[in-house]
Amino acid sequence: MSTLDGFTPWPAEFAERYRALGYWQGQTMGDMLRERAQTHANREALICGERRWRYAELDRRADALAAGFARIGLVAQDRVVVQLPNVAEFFAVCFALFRIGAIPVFALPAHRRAEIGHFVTFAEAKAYVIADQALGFNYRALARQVKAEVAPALQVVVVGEAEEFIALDSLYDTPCALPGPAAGDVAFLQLSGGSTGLPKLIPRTHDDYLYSVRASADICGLGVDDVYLCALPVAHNFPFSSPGTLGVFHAGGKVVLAMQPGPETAFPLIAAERVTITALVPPLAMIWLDAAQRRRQDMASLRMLQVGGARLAPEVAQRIPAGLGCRLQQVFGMAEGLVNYTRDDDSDALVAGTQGHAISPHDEIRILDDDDQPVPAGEVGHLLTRGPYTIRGYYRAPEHNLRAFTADGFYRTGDLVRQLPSGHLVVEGRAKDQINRGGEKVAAAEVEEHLLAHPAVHDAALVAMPDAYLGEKSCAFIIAQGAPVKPVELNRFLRQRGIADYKIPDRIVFVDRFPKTGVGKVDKRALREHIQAQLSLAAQG
Ligand code: OOB
Repeated sequence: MSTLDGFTPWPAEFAERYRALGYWQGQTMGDMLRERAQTHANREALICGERRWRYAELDRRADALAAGFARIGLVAQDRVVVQLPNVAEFFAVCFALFRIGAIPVFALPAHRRAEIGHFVTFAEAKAYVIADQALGFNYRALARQVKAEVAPALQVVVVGEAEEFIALDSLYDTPCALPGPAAGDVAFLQLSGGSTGLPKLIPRTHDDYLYSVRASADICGLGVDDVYLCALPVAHNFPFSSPGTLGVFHAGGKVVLAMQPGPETAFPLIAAERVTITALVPPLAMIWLDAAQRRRQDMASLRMLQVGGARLAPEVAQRIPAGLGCRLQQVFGMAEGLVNYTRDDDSDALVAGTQGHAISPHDEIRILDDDDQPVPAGEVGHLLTRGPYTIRGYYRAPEHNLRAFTADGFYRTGDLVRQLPSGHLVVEGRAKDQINRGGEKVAAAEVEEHLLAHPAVHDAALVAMPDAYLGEKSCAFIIAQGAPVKPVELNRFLRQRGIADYKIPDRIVFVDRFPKTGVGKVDKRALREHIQAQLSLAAQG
């Protein structure tokens, strides 16, 4: 099989090294599940509402769906946009696609017409898998719009009531022998948080991803008795593989899916299913802490809470062990690859005050100044990384890749970090033009481009403003032109353009001009300081 066009492979000498080290084991995701279905056939793999699937059943469903997907014409390397909430079918669909070598593109449930239209056209997707409706949103209406506007030939597969589309339930065919992918092939495309106009797609191979999954499961000490509550959106890299649901499958444990991450849904599931480990973003960890004080629920089974995706304040970190009766693990990762964990034997100070250290001794870390020179030990600089599960390039993005990677293949994370002598990293800030809204990443340029499409907007600059709960919210500075426009009208305009809700600016401020840097660029640091000062003045009343 030729490699996927638009995928940047690791140079041969690196690939050989990662194989020789035993990191890349030549196993596909589909093989991994097959193996577990043999050793743990009758153990429960997945719990979703009333449904409980054993390993053998998940495996059987994947085979049956693979046959159905083949029947509707999907073949190896076809891209399939998968946008599902936390439902069991997500895994049947993923493993079925993995088995035929088709490539899921993992969209988030929050994505709307603009994002889905982009993924479908950019990846030239043949199919789009959705739920009929979830969390109050009708995905079939979205699919209709996407088909009408950009992809008339798109096949739409629906979990639930399909209407004019293909019901997933109609695709469970008799399993048949199908050619599978190689472990070095791209398994799926994840989304980047992004800092440019449109989200980039991240190609991950079976080999590289499974290495990160196995090593993560190991670091977290996962075993057959572990029960993982998946409360974050299931397709995100953190709950998928760090060690997440895949790590639990690797270990032969049990995954419990929660439709909503709030305490009212999650706490009863923890008690009923004896959940041992779960993962949250910082704002949710804060809500759980507050709720645990108010409501007595049996959380005794919970041994570890992982928190990552955005900065966790050390004060909150310190409250977690007593507040929730479990150990905290900080996780600093990225869909592009590198994941850092605090470890079981780290001191309380390291767990509360750092974002851990890399999974692999072969994760190469560089901390550089603005001129790409190493900073003195312990000082803050740009984090760059290269390693056995960090991509060498975004999918179909040769020009962007020249900026996002060094000539020798290091990924420029856009994060500002310092490293302790122990190797632990502390995230100190961000150089990329992005807002981290409680773990949800908003690329400033993407929202600015939408704003600029409004006739009353002459120029737009989106920056982060501090928020006690989300950590950061977004503030759009606007230079208006022509007829005056109200903030609500701009937000309505953005919604009409079909962007995810979390990208809508939390605040809009009109100005006459933007402060400029020495070289004449918009000075976003000055804008951030401006809004921060306004907010603290307002807080003082
Ligand atoms: C995770 O992945 P992404 O791709 O949504 O976002 C990656 C970015 C990082 O570059 C960093 O800017 C930020 O999210 N981030 C953190 C953080 N974890 C991620 N910033 C501060 N502290 C942390 N603990 O967010 C992700 C992927 C796998 C595991 C965990 C998180």
